[in-house]
Amino acid sequence: MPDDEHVTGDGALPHASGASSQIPGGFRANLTRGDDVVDVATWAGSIPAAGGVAPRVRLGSRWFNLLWLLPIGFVGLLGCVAAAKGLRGMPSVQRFIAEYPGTDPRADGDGAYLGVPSWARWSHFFNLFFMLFTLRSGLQILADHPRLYWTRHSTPGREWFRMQKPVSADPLWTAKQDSIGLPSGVGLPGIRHSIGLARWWHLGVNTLWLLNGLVFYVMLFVTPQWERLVPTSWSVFPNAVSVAIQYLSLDWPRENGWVAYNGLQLLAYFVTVFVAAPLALITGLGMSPALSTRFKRLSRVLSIQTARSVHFLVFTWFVLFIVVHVSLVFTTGLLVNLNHIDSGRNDSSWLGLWIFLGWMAVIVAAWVAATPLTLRHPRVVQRIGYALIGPAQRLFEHVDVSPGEYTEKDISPYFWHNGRYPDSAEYKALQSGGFAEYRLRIGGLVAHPTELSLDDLRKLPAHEQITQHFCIQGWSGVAKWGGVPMATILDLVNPDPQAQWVVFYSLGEGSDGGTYYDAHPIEHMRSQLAMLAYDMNDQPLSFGHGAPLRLRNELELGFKQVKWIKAIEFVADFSDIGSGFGGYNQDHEFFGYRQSL
Ligand SMILES: Nc1nc2c(c(=O)[nH]1)N[C@H]1C(S)=C(S)[C@@H](COP(=O)(O)O)O[C@H]1N2
Ligand SMILES: [Mo]
Repeated sequence: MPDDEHVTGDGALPHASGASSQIPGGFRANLTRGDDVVDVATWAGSIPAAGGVAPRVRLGSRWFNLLWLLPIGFVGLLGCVAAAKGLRGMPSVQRFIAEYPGTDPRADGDGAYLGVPSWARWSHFFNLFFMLFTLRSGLQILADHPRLYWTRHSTPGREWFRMQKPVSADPLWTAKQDSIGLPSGVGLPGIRHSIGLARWWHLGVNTLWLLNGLVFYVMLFVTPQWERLVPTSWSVFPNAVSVAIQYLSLDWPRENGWVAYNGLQLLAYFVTVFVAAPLALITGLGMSPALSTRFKRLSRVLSIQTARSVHFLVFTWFVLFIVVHVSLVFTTGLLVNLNHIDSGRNDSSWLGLWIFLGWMAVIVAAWVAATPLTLRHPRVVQRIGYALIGPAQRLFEHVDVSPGEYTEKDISPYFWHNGRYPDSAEYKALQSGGFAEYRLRIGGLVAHPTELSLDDLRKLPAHEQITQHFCIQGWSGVAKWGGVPMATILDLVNPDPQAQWVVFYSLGEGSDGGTYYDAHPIEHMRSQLAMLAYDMNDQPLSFGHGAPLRLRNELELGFKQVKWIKAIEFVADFSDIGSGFGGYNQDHEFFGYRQSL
């Protein structure tokens, strides 16, 4: 750290005058630029590759390895086939199947009114395409915090699902150390702690998936096609049971998918289109700090962790659906089925198969190219992702945060640590002196640049809030923060009208070296839940959580809550700070500068 960065104890002038232009060079002296290409060897502070363990589910105090489901499921299936064959020999079951053959009575009609129109075929293809990349990047997001919980307290040992070893006993163990990588053909992009890029894929492609879904919903209901997917009679249930028995007994029902689906199909499609898809959206939004803070009543029931867990169960549903759906398409009259959905014809010509193979070639090519392209052109992914999801993120940023507070009894017993701990001589000297020499420097586009000691800060009107922290990696925790509202700081320094962004610089470095920093829109700083915290849960902030001073802005994700703050700078824009993307993770790990979702 250059010498001009040192704060000498005698400079404590709460209202120091002096040109604000002197300060920025000092603030920014140790900033670095991020790479524009991902080098796997040096990625995320040269984080070593690490895989997880096979997925496990906790039953009480025991962990059950889900790989056991493969043999258990296989044996179970054989058992079901034997049982179904037995059932079909029984006269009562035969009568039942005769009464409920499984298919819709409309299937016996001429079917002139249905068929599969071209909009349905196109939206089916786009749905698959977007869905695959959403699932793949979703898995990558899970890998960044490979544990699932039912409460907002992400307490180690209390998770119900993990694909990682038990949490380390190291008290300063970080969530980043806990992340795992995935094979590059499975995850997107696969490498460990690549959540910034995975999120652009996930949220960006998802926006397209939702638009496609919206068109599909509208078309479905302005045409008679909705009758294919919405059961209109309770007989769908006995029909579904009948179909299940027929499938399992390996003596399959007569199908006429051109006109109507069988009961089991109808239920599976209905649940997928009208339950799973909306649930994916709702639980996705349930993980957002901005929305969770605004809709507290809802988030009490559907906490971020419940949302994340259900979101994962929806993922599981989609994966199982795809596997079973594709298997049945292949085994129940491949050519006819493919013609229905690919060529829009009701015959057994080869055309549908050729179209299908063409589409699969597109999907396979995109799948194979996605990781290498992402690692080579991460800035493009960051920009396109932001163009796709940014408008929604900005929209939800302006929500009212007043409901976003919790009570003492909500405080989490365990609060994860994250980030890179400060190790500079400057920090160590301050720390060993009990931070008596610490000075928070505030400058940039303000009328009154100033320096504040911890005593000065503690003398300002104190503020407390009990709020929830949302790490981008997926864990959360509630804590009580004590300190100074940012609004008070703004009143003290009086920002110029051109000041649009408030940049917080840390005494600590980011993962690749160079000062950790982050920029916040100035309008957030007037919000009642934006503060500089020197206390956490009624104790002075610990080393790990950001001593002596950290930011809380409850509209944003965890990585924006700069710890070990050394200085605050008011700027008109951040394009000349670091790489110019608005923060350390934005510059180095391709995060977005506004991530309220
Ligand atoms: N200076 C600095 N601040 C930082 C980080 C960091 O690496 N360096 N990590 C961020 C991230 S990703 C999170 S989730 C929170 C974690 O805060 P905690 O350790 O108190 O839980 O701090 C944020 N602030
Ligand atoms: Mo984080």
